[in-house]
Amino acid sequence: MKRLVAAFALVLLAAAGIMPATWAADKTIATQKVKDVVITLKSESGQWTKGKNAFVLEFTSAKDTQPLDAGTVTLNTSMTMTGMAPMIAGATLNPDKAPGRYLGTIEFADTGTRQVTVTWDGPAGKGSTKFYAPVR
Ligand SMILES: [Cu+2]
Repeated sequence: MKRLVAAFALVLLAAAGIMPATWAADKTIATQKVKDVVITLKSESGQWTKGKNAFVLEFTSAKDTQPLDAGTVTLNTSMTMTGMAPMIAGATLNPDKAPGRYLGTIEFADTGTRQVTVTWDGPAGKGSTKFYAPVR
């Protein structure tokens, strides 16, 4: 019973906005530094898997580790496979309440290493970068 009450209290706190709904700690999938901008790709499990994935993309300053408002952000992935056209998958991204934090969803048809392209355009300037992330 105590456990039930505790679980219910957590749900109430989340609903009241005192705790973020995603209160589980996010684990880093990949991180990339471009000049003064550090981009961190995270998810609850710390990895992308075949199928639908929810993830977080965070922009922080390399100088003081403070969040950076990156404005409009896109994330696209591609995988080259022998004898096939590259497999392309793009994410839907929305700004979270916290600055510099974006919530995304993406769907992968299979496993394998993706080349990830992130672009941004806003108060933190305009830029783009490429890195690799596995889909397991
Ligand atoms: Cu593929």
